[in-house]
Amino acid sequence: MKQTVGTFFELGGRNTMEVLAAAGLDYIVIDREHGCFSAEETADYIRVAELGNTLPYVRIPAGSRTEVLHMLDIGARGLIVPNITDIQQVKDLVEYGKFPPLGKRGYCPNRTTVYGAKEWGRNPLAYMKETNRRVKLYPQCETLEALEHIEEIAAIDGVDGIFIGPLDLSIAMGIPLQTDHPDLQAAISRILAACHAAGKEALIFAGRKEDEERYFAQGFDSVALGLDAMILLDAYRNLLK
Ligand code: 3PY
Ligand code: MG
Repeated sequence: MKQTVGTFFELGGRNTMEVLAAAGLDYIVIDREHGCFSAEETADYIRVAELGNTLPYVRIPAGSRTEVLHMLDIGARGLIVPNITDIQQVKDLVEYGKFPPLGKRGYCPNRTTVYGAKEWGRNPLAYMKETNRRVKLYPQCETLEALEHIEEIAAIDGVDGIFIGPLDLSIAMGIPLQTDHPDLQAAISRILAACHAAGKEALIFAGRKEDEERYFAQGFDSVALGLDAMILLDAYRNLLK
């Protein structure tokens, strides 16, 4: 499978999304955990990302049924769910986010099928099957509790992969933001192995290009590289040097 590269969208704004989507990224994570975007704004960002042929993922603030359904109904192609602290949260995520046989997602052909206008949106069984395939569910591993149960979490049917949050994980481990620390690296290797043993994708955030290269060399399926705001800041600072 192709290794993919994404980034985090924090700045907001349709123009910003249009520019990012033109950059050739595989996906853009609209960050509703840390970014203050309404559902309506998020729907517009999703539309703009799609126009630029970039997959719109959404990091949701918490995995409530309402949030999962709303974000999927407006067309998010993947959900990243932060701060997982127990296995039941992940089982609930699958229940809310996937149709049978994997879960119990509420049925409503929505804007992903242009409200049923697309052929595959008209046949309910085809719609549910295709939607389960298209929509990815990625719980984050960034707490000690998630790390402790990572093999079990990665093996849950309907979980498409695990997204590692190395920053929060390092804080939880008492080695804040020391992304090169051997204990953090050992935890990252364990999560990667758990994902691949379960046949799932392993995704991770990298704040530096050299981390991205190291993670790809280790066998990660995907790296979300940087935050838009910090990349913009660095670019201007470099110009002014
Ligand atoms: C973390 O590193 O904690 C993240 O959530 C990255 O996005
Ligand atoms: Mg985090």
